[in-house]
Amino acid sequence: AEPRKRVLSIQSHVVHGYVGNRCAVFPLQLLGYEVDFINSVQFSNHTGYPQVKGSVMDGEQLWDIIEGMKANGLLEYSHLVTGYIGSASLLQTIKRLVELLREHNPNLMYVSDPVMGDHGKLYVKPELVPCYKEDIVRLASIMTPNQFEAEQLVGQCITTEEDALAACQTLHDRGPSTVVMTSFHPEGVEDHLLVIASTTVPQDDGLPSRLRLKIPRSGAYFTGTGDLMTVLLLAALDRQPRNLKGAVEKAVATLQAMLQATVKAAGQSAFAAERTAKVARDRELRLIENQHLLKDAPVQLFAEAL
Ligand code: ATP
Ligand code: PLP
Ligand code: PXL
Repeated sequence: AEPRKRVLSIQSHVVHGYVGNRCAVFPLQLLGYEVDFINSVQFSNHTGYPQVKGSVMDGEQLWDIIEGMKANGLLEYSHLVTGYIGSASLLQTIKRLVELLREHNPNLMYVSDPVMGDHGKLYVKPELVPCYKEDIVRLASIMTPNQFEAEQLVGQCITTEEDALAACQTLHDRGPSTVVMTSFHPEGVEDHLLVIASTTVPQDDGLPSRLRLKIPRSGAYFTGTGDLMTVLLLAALDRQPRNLKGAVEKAVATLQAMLQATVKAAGQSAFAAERTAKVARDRELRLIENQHLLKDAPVQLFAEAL
């Protein structure tokens, strides 16, 4: 039988705080998914703190685990999700893993957040870029790049909405049928950010295949929001595969509600410019105490067709 709602998540683990698997596993479990997870790094905390300690998984270590699972017939998944990957060998091995998982389930949805950088800066090793661009793009079903990551994937600058849609189309032609650009900052615009989404999957009657959703920019800073957004989209699209508009609206509603609750709890630190451990800690997403929001946040921001 086809495995329904069984997700393999390969992302960062931090002992304290919420990025990577720490903001993917619990929300997905709460939404009824069986979640198996592999930690691509195990760090004390995220990299926005003054100090970080821990270790990075390489490709051989991943493959060793996969061989154990394979020997026991444990490779049946409905979804694979990947986020921050710290080494080129690990990313190459994920490529082999997707191929192997598709032998077990040809309908496997691979949701790839191609975490490379933001605001013009790369924060992974440059050798990961060609691997995302040449290999991962071909295998992904759904991709959730930010503006900078989309530029890296298509090799072109994205400054206008038209550029963003053209980039989505370039990606569709190479692989992913659904692309959600999770944060797009139009030039000269300070007060909001955009989510741009595009799909080649047929939509329910009258629903758009390409859309924009405008989000008022909070002056607060957060970490892990991109990671949470990717799994919220996975779940929302799984529930309504022919309604990209509704899925994006739902994911954004949940994330925005969580951010508002986090700002409230963080107090002054939410807006602080200094990067002390206290500030970083105060700003961690408050997933546990606000778990009700993960299940049911009211949609307040609506997308427009493009
Ligand atoms: P990734 O790097 O994982 O691909 P990303 O860079 O797009 O993702 P973020 O910039 O954190 O990740 O944005 C993801 C989502 O988080 C946005 O779509 C938005 O809903 C929310 N978000 C993040 N920061 C803010 C902010 N300052 N104000 C309002 N919403 C925000
Ligand atoms: N900053 C650094 C230094 C990172 O390593 C990462 C992700 O790996 C991020 C920011 C991304 O955070 P987000 O997913 O919230 O955009
Ligand atoms: O949210 C992305 C992320 C993932 N993994 C690690 C990080 C961050 C952001 O800071 O430090 C280890």
